[in-house]
Amino acid sequence: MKKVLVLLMVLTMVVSIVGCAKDEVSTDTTGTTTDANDTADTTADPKDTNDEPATHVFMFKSTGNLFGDLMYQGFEEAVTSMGGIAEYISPAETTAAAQVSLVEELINQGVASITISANDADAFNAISKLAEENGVLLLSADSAINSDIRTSHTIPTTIDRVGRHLVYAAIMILAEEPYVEGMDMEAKTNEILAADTFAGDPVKVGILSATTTSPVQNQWIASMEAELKLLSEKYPGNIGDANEGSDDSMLDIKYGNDDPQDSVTQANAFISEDAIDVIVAPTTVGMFAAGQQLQNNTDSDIKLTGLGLPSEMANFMPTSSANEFEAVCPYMMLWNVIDLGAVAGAAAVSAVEGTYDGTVGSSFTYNDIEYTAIEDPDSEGSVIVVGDPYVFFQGNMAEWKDTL
Ligand code: RAM
Repeated sequence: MKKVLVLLMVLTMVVSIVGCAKDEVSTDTTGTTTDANDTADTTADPKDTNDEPATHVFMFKSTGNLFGDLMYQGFEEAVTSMGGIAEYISPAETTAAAQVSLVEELINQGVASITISANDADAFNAISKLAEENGVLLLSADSAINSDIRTSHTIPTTIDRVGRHLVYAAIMILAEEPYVEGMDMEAKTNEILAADTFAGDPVKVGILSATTTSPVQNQWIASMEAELKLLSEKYPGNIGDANEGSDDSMLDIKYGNDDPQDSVTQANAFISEDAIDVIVAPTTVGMFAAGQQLQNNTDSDIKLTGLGLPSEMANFMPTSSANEFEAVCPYMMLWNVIDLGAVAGAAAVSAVEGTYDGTVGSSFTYNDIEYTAIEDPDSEGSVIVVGDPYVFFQGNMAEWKDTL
């Protein structure tokens, strides 16, 4: 039923694709190609040889996550190029408690700054006093710590843009609408729904997330919930409620804890329940696990999109427009993770040097680009936004799968 309607939609859309406005999610990201496995560089050549070079730590949610490794690749490159020493220290398990105890150790060692991708925003509040007493700056990137205790927070792109575009990708994929570079996904989604494509078989969306407390995933999910609700009010009968137990959310959310095994278990639960049409995984760990499980369960019609790394997702994605919708994940989004880490590293060094203080309007320069802190729409604090999300699809995967 859905397939027939979809075919009709595709035919009626062909003309309009050509005229689509440039979409905000399609702008360029550029990759660097340094070694992701590099460990801390203690042989940095400080610009000012009179001073001891400062040590800047990057702490990801846990070890063993390629996303964190790629962020550190950029972080290290920025910090060392600015004369500092970079270190990569993360806990083995994805918990805030494990991060906090490492932060305490690092403060006692006297590092200059710690940039955290947090498992829980508020878990660091208590330790922030010790950091302040010892002159250690706490910053965050990717997944935020509380705005009251951070000097600066760096995100790849605004939360709302990511959340909304994940919803658009899910709906477009179920309508078998090909992704075309530069297209306006919001307009296309509205066209699909305005044509009542899913009347009689409304779209049900499942989320495979990280931990229940992960700040950034919870923000993206909140934005998806809001967009889905809006679309369901605008186009009655096209969006189904995958979570009848809640008035606020139409999403069926499962948590894989950014742990490969837990994520596989939750992906399999979606497959065996067979109650949703598409899994949206706003975590690279969840994406990879869902990709594997859907690939192994050829009987399942469930589709996949979300935030994935091209190198991890290449096997589950199409290689040409001819097989775009045969693949488990026709297209997905992310950003240049290496750049995200680099800008976060430059923020840390600039903050420690005193040339940037993280307040709204303060700025620093990295690689000839000036980054200015703006008001964070998602907290009381400020935020540095690196760029736009980027859609990975059959037309550009070959270019990216060896870099990110
Ligand atoms: C995982 C982590 C990270 C998130 C990406 C998209 O690697 O949860 O915090 O930003 O996915």
